[in-house]
Amino acid sequence: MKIASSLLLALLCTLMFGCNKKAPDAPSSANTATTASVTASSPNNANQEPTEAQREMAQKRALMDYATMEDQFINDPHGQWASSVKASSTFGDDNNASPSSSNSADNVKGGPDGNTWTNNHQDMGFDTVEVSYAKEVSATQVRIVFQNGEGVEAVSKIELQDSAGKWNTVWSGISEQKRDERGPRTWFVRNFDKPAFKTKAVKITIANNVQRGYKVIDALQLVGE
Ligand SMILES: [Ca+2]
Repeated sequence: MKIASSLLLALLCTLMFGCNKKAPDAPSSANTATTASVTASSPNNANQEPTEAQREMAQKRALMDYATMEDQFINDPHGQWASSVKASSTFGDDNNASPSSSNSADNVKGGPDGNTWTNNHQDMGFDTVEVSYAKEVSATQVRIVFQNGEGVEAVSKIELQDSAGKWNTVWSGISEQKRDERGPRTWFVRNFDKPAFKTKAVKITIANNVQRGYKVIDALQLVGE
């Protein structure tokens, strides 16, 4: 009885296997065809890799984009540059001697010129830079020019002063900006909703530990009408 059942099972299996064996065959040949066509097309994909000349052109395009961006910022008719600057620390100001003028906050006045302010903390506490402008405006944007992006990731707050002298925060948080590899200056650009008051003074805060190393600012622009 047992033998008969086993034989029956074996027969059934053989029949089923025989049936099933045919089914996978058809798709298998289709798969082979697909594989063959992928293999045949792969040399074309390899040809699509950019050539040295194409890479060079892409790099030049990026440099041109940077030049255009910076030119628009510098010549923005609604942009103003700092007329007076006050910083919470200056590189070397704990040495019982006056800090070198090459690191002074006064270097933040005017448009970007390669003269910079450097703070005195690499990773400790916060530093602030307070900047005044000639004309009172309804501000919509602040642009901070960092030399080589040194500090661009550490900006943590932007405040505007109203006519009563009160500081109002228009943005605070973690900077999403990274060093701009296309040029020597990195522009920290922050838009915000136009406040109800007009302003001619901006205060920025830098969280020194968020991007370690000295923070180096060339210029600070206020945008508004
Ligand atoms: Ca400067």
